[in-house]
Amino acid sequence: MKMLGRTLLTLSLLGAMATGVQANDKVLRVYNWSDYIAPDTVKKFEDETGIQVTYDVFDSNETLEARLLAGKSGYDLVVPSNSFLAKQVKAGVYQTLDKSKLPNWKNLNPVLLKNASASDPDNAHAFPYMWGSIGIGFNPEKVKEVLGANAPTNSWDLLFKPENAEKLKACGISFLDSPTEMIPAALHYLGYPVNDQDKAHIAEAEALFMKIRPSVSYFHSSKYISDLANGNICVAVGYSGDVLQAKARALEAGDKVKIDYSIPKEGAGSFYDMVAIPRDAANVENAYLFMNFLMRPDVIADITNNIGYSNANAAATPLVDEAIRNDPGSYPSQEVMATLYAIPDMPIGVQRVMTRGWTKVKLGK
Ligand code: SPD
Repeated sequence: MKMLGRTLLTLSLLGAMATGVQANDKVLRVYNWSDYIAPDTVKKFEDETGIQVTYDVFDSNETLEARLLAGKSGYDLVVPSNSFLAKQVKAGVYQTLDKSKLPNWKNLNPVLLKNASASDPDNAHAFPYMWGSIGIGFNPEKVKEVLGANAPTNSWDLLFKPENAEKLKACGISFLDSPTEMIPAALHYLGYPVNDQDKAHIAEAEALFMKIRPSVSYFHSSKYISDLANGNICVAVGYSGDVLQAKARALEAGDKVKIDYSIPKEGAGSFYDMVAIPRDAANVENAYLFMNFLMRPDVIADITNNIGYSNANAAATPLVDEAIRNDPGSYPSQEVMATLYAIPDMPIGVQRVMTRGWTKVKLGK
């Protein structure tokens, strides 16, 4: 029995090598950001294709990168941001895309493809899924109670001025737990380039956080959605669409919590999240099928309508709810767009310096 099992295994391995089949035909493992897909997207794909999807989530590029660089992540499709993509492409983490397997590529917005190609020439390894900004989510009533009617909710002063943060502590403040996004925000506020690699300037940015650290409730990159919605905190530095989700949840709950999103007038970080296939993916053909599915206008418009982020699919725009298309948080005006900066792609050594400093900020010492 054992011998027969081993023979069959050997034969099937030889067969797989001969035909180039890489793994089980009917499975796919996807690793995406949390709160970043419609509730029925995966089920629709499974029903249409018969492929079983294992869908896991992360909430920071740092987490995804650690999995990818360790190798053998086990995933067939992942969603890094453009600021991390360039380095990862150079490190050989991703497969070069065979675009003949992606007939829906034609639906993608050529302007956004061009922007994203700054991190991946010719969009050779990834396509843009959603994009957004990193701004301030806030509860206008609570902020007004604490800081008065002239609270600077349209400025980073709201949080970076210690006298404001000290007062807002009473209703709760959170920041993203991401040194590569939060330190550039502080550098920008201090008047330095967002991609400044000068260690003294990075230390100044950390010192700015240290000053307000006693007023910060927590650093986390996804918990603020529910906390804003249920009134546990009143200000969160967060991702545009996530704040819009908090706003929608608060509305749905029908309670009195109202949430707004502001892109501070000094400017804010912007990002593209990109879909890519890791070099060692086991189910490559299924990854292509899922990519092509995500490029379908009906599928991606439905995702945007559920998560509030703008997608990168031009053909999907007419299918996006008008309320989202007209929301300046999701689709900022040209004037506001001009104030956004791209989250910088930092060399690994600088990233390490930032991560060490950030650990101190979080510990408050
Ligand atoms: N909940 C989904 C959040 C997606 C945010 N991606 C942002 C990356 C910024 N560099």
